Amino acid sequence: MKILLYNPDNGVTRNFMPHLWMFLLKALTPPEHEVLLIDGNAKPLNDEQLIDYIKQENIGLVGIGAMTRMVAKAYRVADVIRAAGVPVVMGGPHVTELPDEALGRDGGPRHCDAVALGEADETWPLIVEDAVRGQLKEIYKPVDEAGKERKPALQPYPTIPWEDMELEQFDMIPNFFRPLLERYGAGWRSVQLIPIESGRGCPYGCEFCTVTGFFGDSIRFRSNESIVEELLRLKRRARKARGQVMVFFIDDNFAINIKRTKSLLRDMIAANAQLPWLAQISANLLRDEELVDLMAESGCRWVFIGMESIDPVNLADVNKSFNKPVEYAPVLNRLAQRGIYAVTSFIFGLDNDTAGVADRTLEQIESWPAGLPVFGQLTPFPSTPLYERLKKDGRLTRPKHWLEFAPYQMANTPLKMTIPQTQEELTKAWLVSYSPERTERAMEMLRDKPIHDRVMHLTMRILFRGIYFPQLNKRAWFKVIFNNRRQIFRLVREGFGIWRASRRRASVVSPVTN
Ligand code: B12
Ligand code: SF4
Repeated sequence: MKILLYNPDNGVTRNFMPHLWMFLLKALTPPEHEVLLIDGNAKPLNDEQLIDYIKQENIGLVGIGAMTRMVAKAYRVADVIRAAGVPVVMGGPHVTELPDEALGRDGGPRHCDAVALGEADETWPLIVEDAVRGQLKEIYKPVDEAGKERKPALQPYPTIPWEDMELEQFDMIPNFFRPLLERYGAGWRSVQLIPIESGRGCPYGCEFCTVTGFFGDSIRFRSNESIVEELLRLKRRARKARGQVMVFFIDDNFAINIKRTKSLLRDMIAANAQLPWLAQISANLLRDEELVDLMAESGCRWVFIGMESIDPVNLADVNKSFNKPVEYAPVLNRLAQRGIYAVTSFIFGLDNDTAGVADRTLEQIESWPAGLPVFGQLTPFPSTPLYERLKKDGRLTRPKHWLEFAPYQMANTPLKMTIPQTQEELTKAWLVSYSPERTERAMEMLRDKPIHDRVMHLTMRILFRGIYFPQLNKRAWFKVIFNNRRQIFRLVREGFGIWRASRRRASVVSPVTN
């Protein structure tokens, strides 16, 4: 049977990284079946094109995965595929939380033939077998013989053959730059960000988060050997393609067990498996100097830190008191001293937020080393304690916000602000943080750093701006580049100078060596 795994586009940003679930399920599919992958963010297809593709390829089963924010799109696509006579199975966090909605058992329309609840590593091969026999069940639950929930141990972990995969659609270098880099950019023919998980689960249980409910509060880790082996294969791939591979450890809290993380980083260093990497780590775990040293030595470049708020009352409200705002600056300085930068994430609309939250947060950010702040509104995801609390308090304004998805629109009333006020604060925070003036200031702070650090920082600033202010057409891109022209020009001039100097050195050296 031919199987298509499909990830709907998120409607806001283009894709910059493959979705791990597709590659993982492909690796777990019994070898007699062929699995094709389409990520709508990288390869947008309209309904007609998708159905043509499914018919041409004679696809017998389509698997669709989606987060809550993409689920309306996922349902629509699933409806079209089912209308064409091909069965659809859905999985991922949203349908796990609301299987009745996907199966039309809540009074709404039915969107799929089957739902895979939770982690599907062990149920996926059974789903495929049942689909081959034309006997799909409605619900697949990962349970043991006694009917008790069973989470995959992650040891052994399937081999994802990244080295043989066609990943061109995830190249982060824009098309118009590629010919130039093929000619002059030794080692920069392509840039790919690859997701790797080293463990699953998080014990912290923050009120707004689905992870503890979905993956559980005890953590399961892959073995160090299997991670190091995956990194070494990726490193070989990068060398062969004369490109760059970066790794995103997508664990929700990569250093949740500091001892284990240190042992993994030591093994990576010992095996010379370092690649530039980024990960999500909470600020409280970054107090450990030795951990941060090992992170730097093993190739860490960026850390995503869920700071959420600079107000301890807000943090206590969402069960995140382990975040200590007084520690933010020392943690960021500790990272910056080692050439590691932070993506700092904030939520506006928390219960103790009042008008002016953007200014207060921006003032703090300004006193920190250069980094990339991101801002979002509080969002009640189904099945989270937050959702239940707001529902109980009658504060959900759009209880099924995912069915009428609107990017950056709130679905509940904040306590001490109005919805429009919260949204104004968000817009202000993004506008100021990614203004040409703030970018200039960040680049000034980085002036003593090597040029590749600064190029990376500027590129990320320009890309990150697009999370909130989509820059999908040429006009929008032109505007962003024009507004940041001074910084871009400075770096290009410096880079050109370095390139010319290296050419001069080469021509002086070559007669001697000849
Ligand atoms: C990586 C990641 C991202 C990446 C996504 C890009 C990418 N290409 O991966 C980035 C950083 C961009 C991102 C952004 C966001 N993310 Co995110 N992200 C994650 C993260 C950390 C890892 C995802 C992952 O690969 N997990 C590992 C794989 C193996 O697990 P999985 O995807 O769940 O797949 C398993 C099962 O679900 C199932 N499965 C999944 N799909 C399918 C499909 C079929 C057919 C079947 C059978 C089974 C199946 O099988 C898999 C194996 O067991 C998760 C948290 C987490 N630990 O999962 C959050 C998570 C998915 N993100 C979340 C959120 C909220 C967001 C944002 C909205 C945050 C924000 N406020 O901006 C944005 C939105 C992105 C967008 N533009 O649409 C939530 C989603 C909650 C929900 N109910 O939707 C999660 C769960 C985190 C959380 N704190 O709750 N995210
Ligand atoms: S620490 Fe992160 S992953 Fe864990 S519960 Fe909190 S927000 Fe979710």
